Amino acid sequence: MPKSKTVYEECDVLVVGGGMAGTGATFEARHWGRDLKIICVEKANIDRSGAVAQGLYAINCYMGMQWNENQPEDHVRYARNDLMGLVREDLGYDMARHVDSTVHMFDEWGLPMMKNKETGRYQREGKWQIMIHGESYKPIVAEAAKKSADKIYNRIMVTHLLMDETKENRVGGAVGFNMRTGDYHVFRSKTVIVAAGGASHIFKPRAVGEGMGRTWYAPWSNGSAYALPIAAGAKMTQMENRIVLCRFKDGYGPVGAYFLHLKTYTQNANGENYEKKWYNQTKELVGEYIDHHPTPTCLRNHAFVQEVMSGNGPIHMVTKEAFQDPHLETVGWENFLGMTVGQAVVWASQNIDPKYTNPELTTSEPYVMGSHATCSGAWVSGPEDISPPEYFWGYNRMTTVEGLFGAGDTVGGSAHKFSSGSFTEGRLAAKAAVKYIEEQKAKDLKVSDKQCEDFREVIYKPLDNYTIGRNEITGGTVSPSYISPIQGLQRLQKIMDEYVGGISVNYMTNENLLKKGLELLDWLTEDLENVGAEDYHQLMRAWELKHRTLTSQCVTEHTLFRKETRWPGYYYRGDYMKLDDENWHCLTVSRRDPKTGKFTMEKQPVYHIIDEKEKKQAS
Ligand code: SFD
Ligand code: AMP
Repeated sequence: MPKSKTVYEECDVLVVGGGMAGTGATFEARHWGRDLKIICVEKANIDRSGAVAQGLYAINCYMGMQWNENQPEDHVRYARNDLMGLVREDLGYDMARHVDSTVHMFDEWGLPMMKNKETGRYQREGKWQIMIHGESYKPIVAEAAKKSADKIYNRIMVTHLLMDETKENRVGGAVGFNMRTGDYHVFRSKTVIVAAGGASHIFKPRAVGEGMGRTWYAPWSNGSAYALPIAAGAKMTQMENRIVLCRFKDGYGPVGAYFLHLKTYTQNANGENYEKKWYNQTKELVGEYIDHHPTPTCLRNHAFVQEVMSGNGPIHMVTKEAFQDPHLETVGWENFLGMTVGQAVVWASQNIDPKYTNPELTTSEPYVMGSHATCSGAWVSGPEDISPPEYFWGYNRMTTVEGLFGAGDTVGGSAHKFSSGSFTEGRLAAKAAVKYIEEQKAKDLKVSDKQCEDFREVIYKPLDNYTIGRNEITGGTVSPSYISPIQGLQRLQKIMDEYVGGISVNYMTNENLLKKGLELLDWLTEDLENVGAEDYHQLMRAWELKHRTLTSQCVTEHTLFRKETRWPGYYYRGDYMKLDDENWHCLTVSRRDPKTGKFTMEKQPVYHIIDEKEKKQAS
């Protein structure tokens, strides 16, 4: 155990993760809780942390209600369609009705927004997306959080949630360590908002060896958003809905601006439009969903994957036409320079000028997220005015653990939030957390010193494992008594890849594979008791790995439970290749018992609230 000190804090609102949702939560908590003590704890530094660290080139969720471009109802229909019918419409609607006000604040705070010269409105990239010069997006929203919080703690990784000892199933704070000083940090808090981002690197990435670490979703997104609530016994939903993205090859540059603004299109190696070739086959699998517009993201992936498997790859993005227009050429390059510099570097290094060469596309390894064209995450209460009883238990965005809230990638069921919707959801969660405190729901919390001390021992154990185990090193880094975080990570990725439907099996899995995967994940979990960390940075890697592994177990349990292929192109259940609306037009919900570590699964109804509301109004 290190000789570092323990730092205690007591607060009202504790925000875990200062990314998009976390900065939104910190900002809004101050608006409603003028006299409350608000703390944000961040693994990196909020000025450049999370998925938006490098910047973004678009805000992908903006209604434009002031100009009647879209209404929240339209966005619910869009997300429902894209997710093959299965979303929490109450959460999506609630986010959509508030997201424009968030974007207007970003504008006021100095985020450079592109304007349409003719209309004076925000420049549209697509129906939902507006274009920004967003290299400094993250520092701008971080400033708002910094001005709102009593204190921002950077470089602290939160590893566990504290639980109240007077009332079962009520949160009492969180603990973590500073990866620079090694100090142990205890935050006793009346409410906790988990906003710790999604999970990359749980499935084996395409980029290994020299390219290791290159992924589309931020490589530092390590699934704490899921592991923290799962370990505390919170229910999770749609964890099987991992996302696969069509991306530019090797740099993982996003395609949205290209498809939507540059109007580029894809073709196979022979210059053919391959998507229509797979229409009949896809219809066999999913029925009329293939006729929906826009074509759901997973079904576009499906055609891509099938075409490559049938031997007609690589798939190219046709850029040569659009890039003849100097304006579009600039947009094409700037899109990457402000968001994914690596893609521009890959092109430069491979002599690819998209004006003369159509670049290759690929499908990514799967990621776990709650904010893109996917909706894995915590099962939370919706807003009181629209949520049906199954979706409502008192406080908006509160998980099934009292006082524990979620936002952004943490929250399941509400897809297509992106950066602006995640910030908005953080605001919604914070408003509800303040209400929870005001209504005295956090009274008489007790978190004993013993609980905190016990976690301290658990957290620093990897340092002891290393200190003792290194004496037995037989050569290089090989020791019989501990494994390093990178060894554990690669083992996890191999299990998830081969058994749970990763890239090397073209996203295919089945019951036998999943059961075997669960067994291997159990053994890995056992072995992670012996993970060794040689310094505080490796200690962070060890805890990231543990969080990824718990997230993976949950993903695998969900994938086993849903006996259908709901999202071909994201993953396939080879033993149930068809979409089955009769039995599976529902949300899957899991809970892991913190005492036994066993998961139980249930189905929850999907309510098509928006169109039901309209039907009622019409009748
Ligand atoms: O087009 C702990 N995203 C895009 N959104 C857009 O609106 N427009 C775009 O153009 C987007 N594109 C895009 C996007 C993401 C990436 C990586 C690229 C391109 C290359 C998606 C959004 O970025 C995403 O939806 C939101 O950022 C999600 O917000 P949030 O808050 O749920 O996650 P976060 O921002 O990653 O923040 C998480 C924070 O938590 C910290 N953290 N802190 C303490 N303890 C722990 N244990 C922690 N674990 C994590 C993280 O450090 C981070 O700060 S396009 O391609 O889609
Ligand atoms: P991406 O760059 O792929 O993350 O996508 C950015 C935004 O554009 C998201 O809102 C996507 O859903 C949307 N998008 C990307 N490609 C397409 C497409 N081919 N058709 C419709 N929408 C798309």
